[in-house]
Amino acid sequence: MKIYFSGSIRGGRQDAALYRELINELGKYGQVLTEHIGAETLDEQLSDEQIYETDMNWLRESDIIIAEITTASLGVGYEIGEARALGKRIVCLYRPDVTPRPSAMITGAPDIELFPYSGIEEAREILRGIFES
Ligand code: 6IA
Repeated sequence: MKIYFSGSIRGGRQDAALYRELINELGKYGQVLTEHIGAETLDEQLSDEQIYETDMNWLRESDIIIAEITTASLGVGYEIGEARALGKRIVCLYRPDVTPRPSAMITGAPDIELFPYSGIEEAREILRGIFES
């Protein structure tokens, strides 16, 4: 199982520690192609073109995309749209206490599985349900 985890980078890194925990959890169910999303410090060595190319290849390769959408990010929204076009399974997690109403383009889209949660423990339960059912 190849998992594409999507989370904000230039949209804001306030949830980076949580991304790390989610990525860690996802590692129990498959290979997370995008482990760097949880990195503490980001090494901006790659050009934007290289980032785009690499990420799009990973997205094509992936079986499922798990996006944490609490922090609004153009890149995350773009990846979700591309994943839909590619017919991938898409799961979006968000914390309503921080972002009660994520973009309608996500919450209103057919085929996107949306899971509000309050913290890592609840996220673990949700992921268990997704991967073990
Ligand atoms: O608009 P944003 O930057 O918030 O978009 C975040 C999303 O775009 C993530 O889900 C990533 O998959 C992708 N993305 C954006 N920037 C990078 C990136 N930068 N590297 C890989 N994917 C990216 C370089 C830093 C890296 C070494 C961690």
